[in-house]
Amino acid sequence: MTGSSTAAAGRAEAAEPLVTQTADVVVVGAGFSGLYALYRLRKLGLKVVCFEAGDGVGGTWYWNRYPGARVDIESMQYSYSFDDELQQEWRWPEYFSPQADLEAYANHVADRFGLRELIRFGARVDRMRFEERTSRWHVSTQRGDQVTAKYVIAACGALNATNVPDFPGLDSFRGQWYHTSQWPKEDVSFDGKRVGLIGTGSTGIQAAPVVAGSAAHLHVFQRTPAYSLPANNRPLPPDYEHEWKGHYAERRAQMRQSFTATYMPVQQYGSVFDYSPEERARILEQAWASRNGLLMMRTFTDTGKSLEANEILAEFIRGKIRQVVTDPDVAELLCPKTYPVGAKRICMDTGYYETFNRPNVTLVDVRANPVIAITPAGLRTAAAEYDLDIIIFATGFDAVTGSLTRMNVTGAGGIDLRAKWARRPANYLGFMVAGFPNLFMIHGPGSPGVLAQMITTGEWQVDWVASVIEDLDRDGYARIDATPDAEDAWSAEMDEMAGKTLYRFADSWYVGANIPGKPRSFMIYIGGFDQYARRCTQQVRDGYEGFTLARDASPSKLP
Ligand code: NA7
Repeated sequence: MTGSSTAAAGRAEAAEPLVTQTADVVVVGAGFSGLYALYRLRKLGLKVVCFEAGDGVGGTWYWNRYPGARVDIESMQYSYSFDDELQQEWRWPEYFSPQADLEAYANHVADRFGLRELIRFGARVDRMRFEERTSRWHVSTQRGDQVTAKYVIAACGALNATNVPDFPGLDSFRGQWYHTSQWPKEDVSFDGKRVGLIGTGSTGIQAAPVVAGSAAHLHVFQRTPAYSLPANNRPLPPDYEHEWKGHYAERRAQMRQSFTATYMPVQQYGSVFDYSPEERARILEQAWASRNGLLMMRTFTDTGKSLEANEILAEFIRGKIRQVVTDPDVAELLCPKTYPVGAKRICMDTGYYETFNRPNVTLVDVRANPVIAITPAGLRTAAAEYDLDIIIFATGFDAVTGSLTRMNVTGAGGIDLRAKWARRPANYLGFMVAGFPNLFMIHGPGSPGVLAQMITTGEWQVDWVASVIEDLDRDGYARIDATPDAEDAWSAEMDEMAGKTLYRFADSWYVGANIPGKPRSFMIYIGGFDQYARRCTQQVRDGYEGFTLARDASPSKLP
């Protein structure tokens, strides 16, 4: 989303809309999971149509082209595993790929496997309606496509629905404004400009050092400081790449059997309280140098579980911030003190804290003095006015559910997904919502989603859905639906697990706290990808326990 003077990234190619066509499956989204779904379902001989709002593939890595955008999981892992030739031949230039390399990879995959022809670009789905009489989904797009299909796979992204806070006066702003997740393809120049950056999550932390490099002045408006580790990104050494490629088969298998779907040999040291302060410091220094927030959290067995243990780790990170930032007041403002480390996503940065030592950068505390309005000349907080030429909103997403609820989805009996999810995003196994038959979510609420490595888990989820579709079609079923009881049990299990973790001590987007009015619940399955995968596989083996399967198109039980 950008100011009116600037072109948005996702302008549509002029392609004829598909009108009243039929397909076996509609896939929503041509990100990494959507692309793999096309590959997998076409192999089953199904007729597949994909609608993609952007004019290119890559999903998150298509939209998030803001300065400094980079993945925070190393690329040898954050990549497809479904084709060995692909993973052997593709070369990642850096440990942590920048957006452009990830987008190039998505394009390569789309071309290599001939997937582009299945995708309708510039086609934002704005209505999905389940028709009970025929057991078919009617899917339509803003540009006029209308396709009827037996199944829908919603691969529309957990971090896709842009959140621009509802500040009064944005329309009156005379400069340019951008949301980082809808960054224009054209270069944005900050030369000589007074730039305001709102938001200091993963995105703001990546953008700030790059913007500060050329802006006349950068004001960073911070509401909550993040815990951030140095990425230490660097070119990928050939021997490292070679070593990985020689072990891909077993490492990918290990990833699929791990908690976060990552390959992460970690030396665990037991309780942090078993060590003297000097020993702890030495061990934490090693973890700090490892460039891995997950590893940092797991070095000791209790820093992710007990507040007292966590505080030792948090204070270690605050010490790092104080070492780097020369102005002690600015350093204190940058130190997170109101929530445990790991309870919000740990960020990875390249020179973020150093940025605040630059003479052209000012940190503004908008917790103490919130943003009140955008003005024609800039921005007003409760304490001061700031004249700005460019405002960057790094203010995140209506995460996990927003991409689904914004599509106007109605299920059996005409129930609206937004109404169904008014209290919480109820679902079963993270795949299905009771009353919305034959609609499968990828990385939806109730799945490990953003707490695991999303390319690998996306592949796994797509494989699960594909095998369900195979079963249903082979055995002549018209529909599958989750039962309300199974959904309730899954919600209870999710709550029980989340209630034991430190996540409950933070107002994060994991619980919907960043969106005013969004019901608060921990939306992500926290039991680990390995356990999740076993559970989903077992439910199918147990004869689709928790689901109803129907051979005719009769109405399913309403939730
Ligand atoms: P995040 O992590 O949701 O960060 C958004 C930031 O914007 C965060 O610092 C927010 O402060 C801030 N924010 C949001 N609304 C406001 C208002 N109204 N006023 C001031 N500041 C505000 O989004 P990102 O894009 O950085 O990262 C999303 C994920 O992408 C990330 O976790 C990785 O998985 C990749 P808050 O913390 O809510 O006080």
